[in-house]
Amino acid sequence: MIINLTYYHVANDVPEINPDVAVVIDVLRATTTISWALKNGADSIQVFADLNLLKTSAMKWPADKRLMLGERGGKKIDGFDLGNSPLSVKKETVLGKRLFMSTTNGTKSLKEVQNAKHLFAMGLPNRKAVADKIISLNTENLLILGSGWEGSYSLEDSLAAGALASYLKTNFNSEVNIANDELQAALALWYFWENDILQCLKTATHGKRLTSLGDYEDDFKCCSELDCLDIVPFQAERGVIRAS
Ligand code: 3SL
Repeated sequence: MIINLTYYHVANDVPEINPDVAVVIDVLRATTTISWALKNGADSIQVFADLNLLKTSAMKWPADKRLMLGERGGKKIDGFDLGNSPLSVKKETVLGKRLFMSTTNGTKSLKEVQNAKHLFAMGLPNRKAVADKIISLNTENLLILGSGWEGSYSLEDSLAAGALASYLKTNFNSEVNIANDELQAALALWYFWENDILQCLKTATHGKRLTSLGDYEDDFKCCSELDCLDIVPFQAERGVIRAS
């Protein structure tokens, strides 16, 4: 069986299809934060593009079981409990809670492909875990969606798309077809940077944006760590991500 891998840089590029399997990537930092929050025992993460809808939905949830989390332009949203750092979703903070989350790009990408039969969120720390899950599904088509930055290309998401494709090429026991040039380029990017992921993240435009906002050294380290998490964040119901 052949698996066809297709990569779109940003949500706007995705055609109106309901793929069997979709993987959303936002290395800096939404899908890394989602993965760590679930690792640290968050009950679930509900993603929103619209902030008013997020607040209304959160208010319907028990106060001691909810957190509002998100950023705009890299900065924590006023009145929210947490920003979008994977370091902020510590066990003592998130255990047993539902996180109501909205970010500039990552949560919008998750909404864009929410009709997929299987939808996963992936960062570099859980690349292997998500890839192994995809392999177990024996799918014929995989749509990989980078979150980019406000509609434009992002180096770090493409790097992770290449990392995923590389793992699948090596470990899928049948043919892997790299279906578009975007993913060929992402693979080349991965082979170029795979031994210096941290530097790639800092070189990226969004890495520079974060650096200009403050000290994000620990965020960079956390987001660049490869294959250290066994968590597979999947869409359990529309807009709600849980761990498997
Ligand atoms: O764009 C997003 O979804 C965020 O991950 C961006 S930030 O790294 O939190 O600034």
